[in-house]
Amino acid sequence: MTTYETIIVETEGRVGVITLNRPKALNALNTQLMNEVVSAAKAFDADPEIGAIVLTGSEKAFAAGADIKEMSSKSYSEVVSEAFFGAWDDLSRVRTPIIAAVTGYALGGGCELAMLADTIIAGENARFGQPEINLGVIPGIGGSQRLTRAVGKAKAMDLVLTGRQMKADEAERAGLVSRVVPTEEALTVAKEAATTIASKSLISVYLAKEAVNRAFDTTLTEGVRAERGLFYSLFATDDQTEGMAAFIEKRDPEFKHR
Ligand code: CO8
Repeated sequence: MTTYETIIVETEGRVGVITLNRPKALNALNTQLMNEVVSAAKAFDADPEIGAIVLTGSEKAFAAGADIKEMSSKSYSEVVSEAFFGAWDDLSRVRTPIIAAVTGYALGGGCELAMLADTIIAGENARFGQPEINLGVIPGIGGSQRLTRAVGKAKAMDLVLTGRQMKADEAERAGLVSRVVPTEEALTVAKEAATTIASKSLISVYLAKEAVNRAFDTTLTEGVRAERGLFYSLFATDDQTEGMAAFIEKRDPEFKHR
């Protein structure tokens, strides 16, 4: 059993839960926390008993950004030679859906980490922003790209250039988050959504995630072609046979994830 110092890792049924746990630093993302989150997410991804992952922080802060104290003294040659923070990219290769339950601050790298998840459920007290410009830098974990794809150029430019914070209701209107719920319910709602996802056929969940993600990587024609190929491939699975038979027989499906 791997032991972690900056995160708490639990399972609830077929749902894996990763809680960022550096409360004194408002869950600022340092290298250790990055390595632990990525390691825990990969372990859940490799576990066929896990069908969805919830990533969360505390009520005050999902994460207040990359750890400025760790980062401040780094030189150009250090960040390049270390490929500083490059391991976060591994999260985008996790096939199991990741739901971010965001309450409190999700700033800088914290906002970028939430956007590395597949969908965001926000508490009413959530605050999103890319304040790197105030520190003389810019987003570095994909924020300039994922935020722009999520909310469009006008709002992304506004947030990235001014460094202002966006409240949960604005984030929902802009399409950054899928739902806003009372702050104290955000984690529960995220776990319920994860439990629902984890009750489906894991293979169709993997391919559904892959298909939606293609929309960000390719043209409409190529994306639709890719979707069609994935759709056809599901007719080779036992779960397609079972899912459709269960509908016709008016019973719940028993997916075997194969
Ligand atoms: N890094 C390190 N420590 C932090 C951070 C952070 N990002 N945020 C908060 N803390 C620490 C504070 O220093 C403080 O510690 P201490 O008690 O030892 O002084 C503790 O957390 C509590 O913070 P505050 O007292 O400031 O709490 P407040 O409630 O007054 O304010 C805020 C909360 C508004 C969230 C405030 O803490 C803040 O503005 N934090 C910084 C937000 C920020 O600028 N984030 C962006 C960081 S840069 C970034 O994320 C770049 C990512 C790209 C890197 C890519 C590399 C490839």
